[in-house]
Amino acid sequence: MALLEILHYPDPRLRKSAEAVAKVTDEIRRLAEDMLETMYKAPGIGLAAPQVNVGKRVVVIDVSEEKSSPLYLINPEIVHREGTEQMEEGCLSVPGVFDLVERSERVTMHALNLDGKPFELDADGLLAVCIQHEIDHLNGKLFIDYLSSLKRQRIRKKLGKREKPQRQVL
Ligand code: GNR
Ligand code: NI
Repeated sequence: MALLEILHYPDPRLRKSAEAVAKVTDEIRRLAEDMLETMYKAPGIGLAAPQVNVGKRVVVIDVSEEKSSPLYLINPEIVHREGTEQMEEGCLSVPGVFDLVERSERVTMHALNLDGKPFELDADGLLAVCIQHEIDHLNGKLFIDYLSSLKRQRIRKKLGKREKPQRQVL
């Protein structure tokens, strides 16, 4: 097990679309376990591989209070949505920023587990929000993309305009 480094907005690597996992190998299982450890340590309730600079469609989630119910999602896809709801969101890649985002209230999701077996999950509440937030990461999207451009501008100023490496002084 190992802790991984979490990338921060506006790192351009967070904007790339991740590739589907062709086969769930030991390497993928190791990645998922390292991601889970990194997520618990942060602490957070979800983590997507692009946040740790791995361009693969791997997500870990645990919305339980006791950190006792890890979910491993390989190639997750939402196959059904119902309703809309607003919830205050944050992101480990956008530290210190919290704001309301409107998303689907209930979702049905398809994914592979760590054995490479397909499964389906119905989710609502925080779990439904988290699934949508993490799948967005796999597509290079961040929750602040749903905010007004004025708010995004302020966040960008606060977190630094480091699209390109910052110029060294002296
Ligand atoms: O830890 C997290 N909390 C959270 C709260 C509300 C909505 C979404 C999230 S996900 C976030 C961890 C994270 O950044 N996952 O990508
Ligand atoms: Ni996030």
